Amino acid sequence: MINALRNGDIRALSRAITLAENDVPLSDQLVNHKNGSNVVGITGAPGVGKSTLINAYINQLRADGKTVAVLCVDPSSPTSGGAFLGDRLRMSEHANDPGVFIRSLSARNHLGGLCKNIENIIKVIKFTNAWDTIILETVGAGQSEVEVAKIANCKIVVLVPGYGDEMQAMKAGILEIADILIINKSDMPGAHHSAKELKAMLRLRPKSDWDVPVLMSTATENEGICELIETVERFKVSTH
Ligand SMILES: Nc1nc2c(ncn2[C@@H]2O[C@H](COP(=O)(O)OP(=O)(O)OP(=O)(O)O)[C@@H](O)[C@H]2O)c(=O)[nH]1
Ligand SMILES: [Mg+2]
Repeated sequence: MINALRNGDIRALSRAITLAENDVPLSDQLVNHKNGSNVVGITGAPGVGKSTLINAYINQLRADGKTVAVLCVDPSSPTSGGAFLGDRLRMSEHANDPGVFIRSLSARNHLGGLCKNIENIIKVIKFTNAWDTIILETVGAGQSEVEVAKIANCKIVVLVPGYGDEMQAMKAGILEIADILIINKSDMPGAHHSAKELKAMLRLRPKSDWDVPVLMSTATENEGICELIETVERFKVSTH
């Protein structure tokens, strides 16, 4: 399997991920492998447009000639079997692109061990050296996804105009982990107002080397995606 993974065998990758999911320990070669692929975490309340945004993100990365692996994680709701279907649907146009790998991970079979599993799964993906960017989609509704999101090098929190779900997100500490905030569905009323409010809130934070930017996007129209990718790159450079 190690050889197959090295050769970029997609079926081997799928199988190895399933093994990692099922708590099979990784071999030393996998554990010790160093690889620089950027792990980008995208989190936010249900329905804010994470999958649509990721779909647009994939489009742009592919246009730039970059490969991308996407993991869709739903740690909070063992009952929402439908969410994965939605994720798949939103990204289905990439199903036949060998430069895109999409995998849904269910929390149903994991009690508390999801983080460890995701870390191992990311190691497996990195070991192949085949994916420039790894995107991690998590539903931001509680503490466990905050933990999952910490695995990412760059954490993007997706919000929508107006304040409802956002407040929930803040309570859950989702905002605390954000490296980049993005207001999606900016075609809806109130986007600029929400951006202003968020920026005002961020100014209350202690100063740090990285000022968390507030971006805007309309994922359904591919708007704001280039700026998002540029900002992720800028963040990567600034934290190196
Ligand atoms: N108006 C508008 N609708 C959007 C935009 N982005 C996504 N949507 C719609 O919002 C709905 C939810 O989008 P998803 O991408 O599935 O959202 P999600 O955050 O991945 O949802 P879960 O995975 O279920 O948490 C879909 O009907 C999208 O078409 C946008 O920029 N503007
Ligand atoms: Mg989704």
